[in-house]
Amino acid sequence: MINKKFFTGCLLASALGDALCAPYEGGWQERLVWRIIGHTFFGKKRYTDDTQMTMDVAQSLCTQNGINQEHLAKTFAAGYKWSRGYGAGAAKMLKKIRRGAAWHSVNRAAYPDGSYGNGAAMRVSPVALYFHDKPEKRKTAVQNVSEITHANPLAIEGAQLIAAATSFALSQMNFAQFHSSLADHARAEPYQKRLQTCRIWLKAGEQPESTTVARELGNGIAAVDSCVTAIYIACRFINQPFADMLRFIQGCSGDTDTIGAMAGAIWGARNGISRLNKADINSLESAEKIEQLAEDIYDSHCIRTARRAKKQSSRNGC
Ligand code: R7I
Ligand code: MG
Ligand code: MG
Repeated sequence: MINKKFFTGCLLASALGDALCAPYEGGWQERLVWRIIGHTFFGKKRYTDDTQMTMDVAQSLCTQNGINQEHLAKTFAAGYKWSRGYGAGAAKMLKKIRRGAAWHSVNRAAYPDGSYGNGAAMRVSPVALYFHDKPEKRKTAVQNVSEITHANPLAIEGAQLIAAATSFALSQMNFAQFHSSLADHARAEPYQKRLQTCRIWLKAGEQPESTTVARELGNGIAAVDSCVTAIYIACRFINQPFADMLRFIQGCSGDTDTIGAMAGAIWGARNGISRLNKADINSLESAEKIEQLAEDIYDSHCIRTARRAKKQSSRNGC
């Protein structure tokens, strides 16, 4: 049985990656805005939409014992606040759902093929934890969580890659197996190509600068421009301090909060809460709530495992 500390490590490291890299996101205007609204009234560091939607997924998953798309869509809509910095298309959709629209009638309203943004990939870590030992169920759940706002196949594939990488990290999978299993999840050419670059760099022990990583793997808001970047950075820093990884992400510029959230989830699932800095956790808005959600996912995993074992033993006549 995997220790609870890896579940809490995953969600907290993701939230910290988001909150601590958010001040470096975008251009000077975004950074200026975040300087003004990036703290709570009590001086805690605020997280952005990445963590809000991750918490929404965790909460809905635990209360519904799985993915209930109607419930999750309403949870996303209820959690929406402009000051969390949602993507423009996602914000429009969530406001419509809040006014009573069905999610499937609005998820292609802004873009005919659905959004290709990284807004699905940034929120799948609870699914990766909940279904870490059930890959087929994980894939279906990721598809269902994603398509509520991101129907575009590229957005969904990015979410599948991040969820798979987070599950593999939690299972303490070795490097070679991790990368060959991830490659099985990449269908679209940009993902295949970038994963190949990532594998070559890691295998050769190359240490490209953050600007090179941003140029070769991407640092943008599209899922194809940020998911492999996060996977590469998490792998490169997996045995190094969390703070070093965040510094590197901050140096990549662009969509730093989301790369931080996704890389944080993978790093935290592998290293656990004990390798995170307590002062960082204490400085984060709603850290206790985030930890509690991770514990809830862990508890429901334990309950399901115990139920399965009981069924199995009664089948065996024990
Ligand atoms: O993907 P999404 O939820 O945004 C997440 C990002 C993360 O960086 C968060 O931290 C937050 O800052 O936003 O939001 P969407 O609005 O679905 O997609 C993001 C952006 O990608 C959109 O605002 C568009 O600029 C672009 N985009 C598209 N442009 C043209 N055609 C997404 N899909 C399309 C498209 O089909
Ligand atoms: Mg964000
Ligand atoms: Mg972002």
